[in-house]
Amino acid sequence: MADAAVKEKSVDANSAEAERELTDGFHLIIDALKLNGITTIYDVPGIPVSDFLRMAQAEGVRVISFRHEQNAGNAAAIAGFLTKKPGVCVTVSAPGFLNGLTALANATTNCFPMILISGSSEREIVDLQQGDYEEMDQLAIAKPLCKAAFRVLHAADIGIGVARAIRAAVSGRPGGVYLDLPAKLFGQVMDAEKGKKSLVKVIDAAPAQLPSQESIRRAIDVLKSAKRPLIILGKGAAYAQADDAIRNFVEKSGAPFLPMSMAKGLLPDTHPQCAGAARSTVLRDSDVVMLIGARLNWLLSHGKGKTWGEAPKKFIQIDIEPKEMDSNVEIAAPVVGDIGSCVSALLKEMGGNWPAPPAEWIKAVSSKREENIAKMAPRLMNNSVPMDFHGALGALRAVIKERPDAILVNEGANTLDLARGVIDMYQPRKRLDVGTWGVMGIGMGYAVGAAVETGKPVLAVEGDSAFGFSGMEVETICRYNLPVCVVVFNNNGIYRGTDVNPTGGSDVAPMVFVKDARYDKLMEAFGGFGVHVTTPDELKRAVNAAMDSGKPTLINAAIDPKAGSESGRIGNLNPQSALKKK
Ligand code: ADP
Ligand code: TPW
Ligand code: MG
Repeated sequence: MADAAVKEKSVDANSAEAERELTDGFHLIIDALKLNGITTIYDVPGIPVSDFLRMAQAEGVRVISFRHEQNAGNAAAIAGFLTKKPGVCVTVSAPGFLNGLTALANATTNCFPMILISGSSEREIVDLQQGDYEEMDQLAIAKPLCKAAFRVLHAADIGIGVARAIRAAVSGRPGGVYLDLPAKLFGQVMDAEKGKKSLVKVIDAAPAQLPSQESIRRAIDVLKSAKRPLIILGKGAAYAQADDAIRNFVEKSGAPFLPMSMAKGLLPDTHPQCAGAARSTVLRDSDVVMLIGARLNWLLSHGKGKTWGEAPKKFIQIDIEPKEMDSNVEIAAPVVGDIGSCVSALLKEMGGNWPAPPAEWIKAVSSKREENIAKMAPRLMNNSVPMDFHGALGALRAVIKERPDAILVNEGANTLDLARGVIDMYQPRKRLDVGTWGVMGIGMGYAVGAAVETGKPVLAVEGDSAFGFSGMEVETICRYNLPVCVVVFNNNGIYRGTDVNPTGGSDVAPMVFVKDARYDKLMEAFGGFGVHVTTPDELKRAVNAAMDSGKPTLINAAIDPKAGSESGRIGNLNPQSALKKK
């Protein structure tokens, strides 16, 4: 007996000894992420990633679990935009992967760096299509929808796989990367020392990309020739975190600037050169347009047509992606490089004294701006009940003015388009919205990601339809006790709440929701604060109280169901039937 006990004990000791010298896929993935400064994971757990997430938390990684992978993916994507490091989203196989894929594709479209890591089923079974648990050839499906896609089959390749994913996400034009990790990989064991050596710390993941001196001189020549210059700042400029250089450049140029939605606040919207309130005028009448991290896509009417007026225009474009040049119209002065390097080189080339643009142009722009601002002012101060969008937004505009470091998340149609115009931003990277696709559903994912990454208060201004796409994540907001205040602009439907079923049948019209729904109760269900408001004054008080408390809050703001217009400001994109009865 005694002999047997001794023997058993020594076997234990040996295996403990052996364990210390071994590592496995689980730990190698965690170590590879941590080695590269990735300390937060956004996820939905399940086979085969549950234990991975438990171990990651045990190893000090912040693990934020969501109710749906699309929202976890959106949180990772916005983390990438805010930090210039890839946000990481972890999902289960097939259905979880597909739910996360929408967010990965959206991140890629918006040029945000993120990595979607999905567990996958057994390769041998998937490839023979023998019907494994959640069987799907995920790598093949992800490939066309993201910037790069990789699969790791051996524990010894985890280090290099994670390194490739990180570099692919953040270098050049940032985007989404898919990393496929088959279930078997997690449990694969290898020698700990060898494992440690196999990890790769990515050096200079997004190297500076210097523009050629010739391109800088050409750009300066074109800018100097301008009689009516305009600078357009896009979300690439916000992403670049070259805030001082951009501000110095814009101010030195003296040109009016127009911020795209997520570039608002790079220079304050109240800056004397800001042409946000004279958008149509500057797009139509400018003669030289400099794009900094903005694409000439649908959001800028592709750089041509009525919006851009009759007079010939010359474009200067700064972008890290060479293929972006001439994508829609001829670019007279392409400047290829990272925005920080390009703008610094331009500043240098401008020299000591740069001629101010013709006074006539500056005056034309500023008088148009003042005129439009004056026209808008009384609408924003209206206290009518039921509230219209302008009255409600006037209240929120005042809140952000007093709290310029709060992050504003915004989606919807009227709720989006009107808020973008009305709510002035004062600091860079504080406005997060539907981006290049105009996608609904980013709201709660972006709100959680922004709160987790920055620790700043978040105000999410949501159409009632928009909110519904990610609304269940109010539980996530409560669970992690995040400083998020959600305001639902509740107009009983999509665009409006007044459509009727033309057949007189009992189904409501396709764009209409339950009348006078109480979204505030949803937040209360999970221990957060719910408030129902009907006037701009009540709304302002409720938002201020929520932001002072830092507690999860949802304010249901009753908006006149008649107030909105079809598709907000982009009704012109709606196809029309030639047969439509007037
Ligand atoms: P917006 O929607 O605000 O107009 P877009 O998403 O259309 O902006 O354009 C952003 C552009 O910025 C993309 O073409 C992208 O390649 C570019 N970009 C992103 N990061 C950088 C960077 N660091 N340096 C230069 N260009 C960048
Ligand atoms: C993933 C189409 C664009 S805007 C919108 C939808 C459904 C909702 C507008 O209603 P909301 O706003 O939010 O109540 P408001 O203030 O005008 O009443 N699916 C996806 N993305 C988009 N863009 C749509 C559908 C859409
Ligand atoms: Mg609505």
